[in-house]
Order: sequence, then structure tokens, then C-alpha cells
Amino acid sequence: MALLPILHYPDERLHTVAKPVTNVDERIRKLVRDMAETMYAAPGVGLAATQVNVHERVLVIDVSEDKSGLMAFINPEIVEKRGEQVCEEGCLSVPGIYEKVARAEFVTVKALNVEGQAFELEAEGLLAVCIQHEIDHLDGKVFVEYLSPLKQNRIKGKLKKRSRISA
Ligand code: K1U
Ligand code: ZN
Repeated sequence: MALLPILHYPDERLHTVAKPVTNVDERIRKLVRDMAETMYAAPGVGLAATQVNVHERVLVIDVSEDKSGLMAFINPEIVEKRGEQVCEEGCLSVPGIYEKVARAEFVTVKALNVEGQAFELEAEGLLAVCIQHEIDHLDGKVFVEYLSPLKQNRIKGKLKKRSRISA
């Protein structure tokens, strides 16, 4: 397995729209394993392929306490959304920034698993937030883009300052 480098906002590559996976093969299964290792090491509860500069529609999520709930979603699509919840979100591509975002409270998502079989899942709470956040990544959208332009500029400034200090 391998740890993959994570792109940091405002890297333009985070705005790439990912392409559907046409064949769920060993290459995709290795990508899923490497993404899971990268997510756990970060640590995080989700990771989209976009964040590791792979522009294919693959994401991994594990919102369990003990790393027992790994899920992979290939070509995920939200088929139903209901309600609204406002949650504080973080992002491995926007380190150290946490902001409240309004999302659907319940989502139904369909996707392929690592065997290429279709499945459907109903999600609520953190899992529903995470699914919406990660699918946004595949569509080239970062959660801070839900915030006001003023807040976005402040965050960009903070991250640029931090990257100058650590260089
Ligand atoms: O997409 C990502 O960058 C992953 C992100 C997912 C997410 C978390 C919370 C709300 C929406 C989306 C993260 O995992 S940020 C890190 C984080 O939330 C966390 C880290 C350690 C333990 C528990 C949570
Ligand atoms: Zn993110």
C-alpha cells in the first residue's frame, strides 16, 4: 500500500471534474486501498480521488470510531436528498479550517463497490454530510466555496501564510 500526497486548497487541480470509472479492475482496487491508507493516516473520515490528484469518480469513507466501517463508492450518484442539517466541516485539503455548512439531512446514494457491483445506501448524520462533501470534490468543489467571498479570501490568505512559514 502507499500513502498518497494530498492537494491543498487553493490548488487549481481541486477544481477538476472527475471522469466516471469505466472498468472496476485491480488498478481501481489498488487506488481504493491507497486512498484508505492515506485517509486513516491523515487522519480523516473521507477522501475523494480528486484530493490525491486522480480525476476518476472514486471515494472512500469511514465514519466509525475504530476503523471498522470502510466504504468505497465508485461512480457515486445521489438519487434522493431530504431535509437540512448544518454541520461543522473540515477537509484534508484545507487543513486546520472548520466551518459550518448547510447540507441535506438524509441522502440516498447509488454507486459501484470494489467488485463492480451496484449498491444503494440511505445515509443520515455525519455519513450523509461526508458523502455530499466527497461527491462535491469529484465535481471540483471544495467546501469553503459555500462560504462568503470574504471568508474564502481570509482562508486563502491564512493557508498561503502558513505554507510560506513551513517552506
Ligand atoms: O474530504 C475530506 O477532506 C475529508 C474530511 C471529511 C469530512 C469531515 C467532516 C465533515 C465533512 C467532511 C475529513 O475527514 S476532515 C477531518 C475530520 O473530520 C476528522 C479527523 C479525525 C477524526 C475525525 C474526523
Ligand atoms: Zn474535503
